[in-house]
Amino acid sequence: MMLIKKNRGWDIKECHLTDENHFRNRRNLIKGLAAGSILAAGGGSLLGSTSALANAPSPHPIADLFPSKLNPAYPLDRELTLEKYATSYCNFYEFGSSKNITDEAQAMKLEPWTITFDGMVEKEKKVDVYDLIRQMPMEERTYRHRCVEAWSMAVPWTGFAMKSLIDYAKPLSGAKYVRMETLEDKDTMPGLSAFWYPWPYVEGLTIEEATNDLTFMATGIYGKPMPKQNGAPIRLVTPWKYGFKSIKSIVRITFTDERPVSYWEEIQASEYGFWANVNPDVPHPRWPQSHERVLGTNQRVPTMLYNGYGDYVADMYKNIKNEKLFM
Ligand SMILES: Nc1nc2c(c(=O)[nH]1)N[C@H]1C(S)=C(S)[C@@H](COP(=O)(O)O)O[C@H]1N2
Ligand SMILES: [Mo]
Repeated sequence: MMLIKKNRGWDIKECHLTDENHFRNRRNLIKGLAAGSILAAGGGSLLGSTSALANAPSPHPIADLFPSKLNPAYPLDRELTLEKYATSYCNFYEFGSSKNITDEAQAMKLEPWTITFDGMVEKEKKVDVYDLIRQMPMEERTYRHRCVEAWSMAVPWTGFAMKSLIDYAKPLSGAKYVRMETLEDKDTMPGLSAFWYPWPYVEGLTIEEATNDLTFMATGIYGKPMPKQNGAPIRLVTPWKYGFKSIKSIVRITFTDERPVSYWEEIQASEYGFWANVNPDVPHPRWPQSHERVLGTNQRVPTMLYNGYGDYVADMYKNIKNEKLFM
């Protein structure tokens, strides 16, 4: 594994990417150029035109489901991150590549919001996300979250086990993977003008991973409906994997027998793999993964294998050979 020469530990800029030039030669540059010139024409004023809507008071469609009952099965080994940090220091590239995208994210329209289930399922369907959530067994769980950029947080999510969603979707027995897609809306997502990225954001899990007890669909955080910047109205949470697997603002769930290529893997396969399980002993090519900065504190603590969730998940990987499980 490559070791870092230039970056000394905590000097790293907390951004997956250092340079757009990574992509100059990529084949999707061509397709992106066309989209980019259209965006350039209409850019700039998009946020201004929607801010009045975002500020209009209206009851949240699932407000009555909060707070949900805490499931005590997942106790933390550390203090909860303060809400103000977890809801203001966010990765959501659709709204920009900085951590400070809260204002931009308020332009996202949450109603109506439909999720499409397609691919290898008994019957394809399009459902209203809030109707769907109401059919699911809501609970609250506290989980650690470890970003590949070596910062971490510990937060209470509200939502339901992804297993319930898989049961609801009724995949065919031949389906091996679940592929998820984020909303791609040029009118409200200024980050999409970064046309060299392969939008929409895509992530994937094996069916076995998706039905693991830990795998969670989050619809809220800190006992409240999910803020837009954290991935409203529904996002994935896989706490044993690096944070980029936890795809936000999902609009499509596809069952397939082919391994999906996820967004970061498409961008830079030498740095971000399909499995992305947390491992302190496998450095990222550009920085170490041995420790993490705890968001909202001055603490730097050792990172744990599978982010400390090995008892739940390690068995799934014991027979997998010749795969980069930790990248
Ligand atoms: N659609 C989408 N999902 C995403 C991202 C993103 O940029 N776009 N960033 C990922 C990364 S790198 C992390 S660490 C987490 C951050 O979640 P948080 O902002 O709620 O902490 O979201 C993940 N899900
Ligand atoms: Mo991340």
